[in-house]
Amino acid sequence: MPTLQSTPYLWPFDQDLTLKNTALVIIDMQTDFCGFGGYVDKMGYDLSLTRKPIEPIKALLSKAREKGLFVIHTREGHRSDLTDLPPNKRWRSQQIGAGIGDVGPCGRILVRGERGWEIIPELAPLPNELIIDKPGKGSFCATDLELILRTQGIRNLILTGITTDVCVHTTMREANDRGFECVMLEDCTGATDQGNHDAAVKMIQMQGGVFGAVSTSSAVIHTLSLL
Ligand code: C5J
Repeated sequence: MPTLQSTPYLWPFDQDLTLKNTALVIIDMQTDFCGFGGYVDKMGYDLSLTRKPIEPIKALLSKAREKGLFVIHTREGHRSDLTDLPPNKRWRSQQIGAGIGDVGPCGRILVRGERGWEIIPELAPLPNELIIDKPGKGSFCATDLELILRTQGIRNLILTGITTDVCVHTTMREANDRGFECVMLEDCTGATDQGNHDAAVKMIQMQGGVFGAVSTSSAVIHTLSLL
């Protein structure tokens, strides 16, 4: 069976890789995290870092769609009445001048239905693709993601999106603890700080692959073409 070139081990660990038991997960590719006038922009971070993965994800998504792979998009965001926004999360965002729920150039920051909360047009989900709306960093917290994965027989997760050190890492850790076999793609992820991205990539590879493995979009595209 084909496997994926990755470090620190050939992924998945047991070579059980099929189109049916694997999903591509694209995390939070929303205007708020990589678009002009969004949350990350308002906080003053370098947008080029979170925009870097757009093209590699686009190429991978196109291959995944061609092969009929299960595709999952996530969106971080809160209800318009902010009843699911913990006060400490709101307070911290206000300290950096980008209060979640406040009005910004793309509408209310990280609020469901607002322009900034939408997935960027380059990576817009197709009608048949799953969208997980999450109030937190991890994709498993307060969502039905685990139920859907188990129901669909999916055990391998290919993780992409932003930000590497926050929502992608949290999702990878949550998935790993639930027994899912994860690989994160270093060119399909990005952080608000390059050092944090590099550290997040390095961390995964410690202890024999403490949360899974690390690979690239070109390696996945090659493997998908063999499936
Ligand atoms: C953050 C995310 N950084 N998608 N969210 O707040 O990583």
